[in-house]
Amino acid sequence: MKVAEGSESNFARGVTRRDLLLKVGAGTIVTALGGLYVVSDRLTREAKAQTRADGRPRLPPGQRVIEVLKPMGGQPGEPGRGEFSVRIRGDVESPYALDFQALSKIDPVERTCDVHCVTGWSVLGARWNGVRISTLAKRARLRSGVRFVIIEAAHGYTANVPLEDAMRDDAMLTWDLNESPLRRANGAPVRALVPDLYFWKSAKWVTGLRFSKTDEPGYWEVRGYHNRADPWKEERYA
Ligand SMILES: Nc1nc2c(c(=O)[nH]1)N[C@H]1C(S)=C(S)[C@@H](COP(=O)(O)O)O[C@H]1N2
Ligand SMILES: [Mo]
Repeated sequence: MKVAEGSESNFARGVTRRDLLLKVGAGTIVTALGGLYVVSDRLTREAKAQTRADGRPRLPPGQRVIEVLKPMGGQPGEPGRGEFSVRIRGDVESPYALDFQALSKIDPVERTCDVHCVTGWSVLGARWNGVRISTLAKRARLRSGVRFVIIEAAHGYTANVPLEDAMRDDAMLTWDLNESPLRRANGAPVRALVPDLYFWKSAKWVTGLRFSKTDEPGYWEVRGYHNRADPWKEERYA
């Protein structure tokens, strides 16, 4: 049995390395912010042998595979689809707001992708339904010189994403995960998904997208995390 620490590991609640030496079958126990998670050694080994279509390894360095998203906390917003509204604004010609109905009808897509949390876990091959950020941007008509999108969420959480990362085909606002509505802990009714950056960029409980000519480091970026957050470059900390 191997025991590993996540980079946000938290032993404050009396969890000690010794306590983790328990039987959990074929997995590895990892401690991280919010508790424990069990790594699948088999899925991790398989992913390490795979290459993505873009030539990068399937699993970024320092990551281990778990089977389902681990809720990582945060301050939830209003969970009902009926109450939802998202504002698309900033350096754009045509700002607008959408309720859930309108958002879900624009040009819904399904994407299968992997996500990578900075604490060291990855979830592979989840199916996400949503609308691409590029679709929303096109409709807002970005002013020339826009280089970032600031993803805005409940209670002031924000994440800054370079425009080119946000315009990728699998960067979206999403509401269904593996054919079920998102759970509240995972960002219901709508969260952002920018799968090829560390998962903190994928803001849960989204309230807005603000396109900007200037950068604006977000919640984690001003707390010592990396401004860009590329998992393949291990851009974990500033
Ligand atoms: N609004 C909001 N979004 C957030 C966070 C948060 O605290 N608030 N945490 C981020 C972090 S650090 C991670 S790792 C992922 C975790 O998503 P999950 O809880 O669905 O696994 O959400 C990100 N989105
Ligand atoms: Mo995180």
